[in-house]
Amino acid sequence: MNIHSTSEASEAYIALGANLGNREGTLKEALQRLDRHEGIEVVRCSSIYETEPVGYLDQPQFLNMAAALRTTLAPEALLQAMLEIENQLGRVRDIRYGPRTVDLDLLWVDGQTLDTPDLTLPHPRMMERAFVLVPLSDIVPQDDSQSLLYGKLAAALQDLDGKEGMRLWTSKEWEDGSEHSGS
Ligand code: PH2
Ligand code: MG
Ligand code: MG
Repeated sequence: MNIHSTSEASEAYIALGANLGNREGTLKEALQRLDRHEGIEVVRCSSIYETEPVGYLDQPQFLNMAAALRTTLAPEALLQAMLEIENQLGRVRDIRYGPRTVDLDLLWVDGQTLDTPDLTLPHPRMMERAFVLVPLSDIVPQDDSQSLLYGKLAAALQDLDGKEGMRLWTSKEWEDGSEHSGS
């Protein structure tokens, strides 16, 4: 972690998913590896949810969650760090939307918009996916009514399909007492 100064850091939100191997262990390992990166601090984690596969249906159920980060990295560098951790944890890119040991998706960085071949912000499909929005709503502060993300999230959650394909797996408290417990 070792963030130099919070004032120069941005706030980023990521989605995590896993449906092969030790799913919960892999999600936690990914978070620890992110937090160990010198430009990244994991500041809040959602509950973990077990979710029906979306898009490509013939694959195991996923565990999904979301996390809030503070980072001194530019969005492209943050994405690169995320892809490296996917690779370290054995991600093999095979079927699009298919099974994966871990998937780390960058959703949102301080409300920035970006459209390059490698990265689009906000994530173009985030507002359509219950397995992203439900965990995200655990960790986006509700008291900040000025928050652009909170406004978009609340609107998208209203008429969202797919919530019935999700169930709580481990509540947020799983994370208490671990090394990335929030400050
Ligand atoms: N990710 C996908 C495709 N389908 N379905 C669920 N339930 N959870 C995911 O994380 C997921 C998916 C592509 O990234
Ligand atoms: Mg994904
Ligand atoms: Mg991905």
